Amino acid sequence: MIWNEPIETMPRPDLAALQSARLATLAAYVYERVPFYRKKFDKLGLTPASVKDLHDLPRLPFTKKSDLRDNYPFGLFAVPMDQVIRVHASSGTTGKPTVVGYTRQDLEVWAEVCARCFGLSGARPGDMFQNAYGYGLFTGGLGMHYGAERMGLTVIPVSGGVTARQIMLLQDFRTDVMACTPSYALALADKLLEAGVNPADLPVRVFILGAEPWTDEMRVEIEAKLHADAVNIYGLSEIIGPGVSNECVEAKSGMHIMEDHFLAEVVAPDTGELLPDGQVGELVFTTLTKQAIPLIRYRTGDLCSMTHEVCICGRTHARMSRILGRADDMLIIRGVNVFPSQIEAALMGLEQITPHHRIILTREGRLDALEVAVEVTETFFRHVGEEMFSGQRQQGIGDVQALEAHVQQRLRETLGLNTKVTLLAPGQGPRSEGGKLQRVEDRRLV
Ligand code: DLL
Repeated sequence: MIWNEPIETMPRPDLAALQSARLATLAAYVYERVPFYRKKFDKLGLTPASVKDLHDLPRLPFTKKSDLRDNYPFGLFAVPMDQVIRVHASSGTTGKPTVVGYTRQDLEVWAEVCARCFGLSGARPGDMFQNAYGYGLFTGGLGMHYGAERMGLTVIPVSGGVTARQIMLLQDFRTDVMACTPSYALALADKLLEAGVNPADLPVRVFILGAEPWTDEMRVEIEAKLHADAVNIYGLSEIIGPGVSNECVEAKSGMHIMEDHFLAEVVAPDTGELLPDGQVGELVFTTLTKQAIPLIRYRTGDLCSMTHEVCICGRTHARMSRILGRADDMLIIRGVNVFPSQIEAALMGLEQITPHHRIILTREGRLDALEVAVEVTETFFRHVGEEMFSGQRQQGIGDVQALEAHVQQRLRETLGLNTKVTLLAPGQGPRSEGGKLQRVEDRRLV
């Protein structure tokens, strides 16, 4: 179902006119209320009145994550705190988190865009919705929660983790729609099998997966294992949380961006120059309607491409590709640019191994070394015998070496790099415990 048909199928010229008007209002709003932006505008010789329509966008300054950090916690807020009725924060792996705030109207917009995401994913009013995104400072749980209520789903606010409980609810509450991270969906699939539950017997139709990168290969695996559709949802706290974009279940080919609220650009990460449709670059957003913390040309660090091609679902809003990597977590190994998603794609589809893997970077002498530790399947494990993995390599050694060599070759073909491959026994690979999974261990600097 298309949740907001007039907006989501709006002819492009009308949408551009709406965006232009909102952009002009935004420029005046931030100039007036946020000293950080006033200074930036003044420095560039920009007056709010000179920002009239979308053509003026490239003249506006970029905002970076460090700008939010430098103004921690509330320095970029455009309204007094008594109008901010909620805050969230994204967990920085290092240092302080990035803090964002919402006015009552911001929360309305957020529920609206998340309701659209449910529509895009094929959810319908009356569906039972199991929300396994974390509730708390993380935006996933509460963002999806209010979107689901807006559409009229029955929300099960279970939050992330505690897989046995998730399985019980899936069975007993007859969940139709579930949301979680893609790595958790895989972990759940394994646990369902272990528990002797056949996913084909569960009524769940669709999994709405996001908050971390995944691949098409992973979708194939998740859909096969869970007997349901898996659609991609994207968002970031700085822009609103989940609900910035979502795939339509009809095409599953790129995520429709809620362009009436979030103006998207793809730029070259080094020069900041605008890139045409189809070219991969850094995704940049301008919030067109946010009150509490409006952001102009925010550099997400996420790499993707965009298309304005007409979609079979009838929506006119542009689509962004999967996130193909991060401008800043691209690994540079012996001078070669490597994205963790490439490693994942190379590992998928190999019969004797599972998707559970860890990427370890070390330094051997002066050279970077890349190790991929990946878990084998139960079948392979039983075939070669447990001793293989307890250091007493006796039987099955030929098979283990052959598999290691095969994985190595696959990685060499994809990455153009020699990799050390370590096989792990079932259960030894990293698994999501409900939230985002950290796969990469960079030990080069320690
Ligand atoms: O992860 C919001 C969210 C919650 C999105 C639930 C989807 C579902 P942050 O914690 O601020 O917000 O992290 C934002 O996560 O810049 C991307 O790098 C990454 N990310 C989010 N969704 C996807 C996705 C939430 N579908 C950061 N694919 C973003 C790849 C994603 N990466």
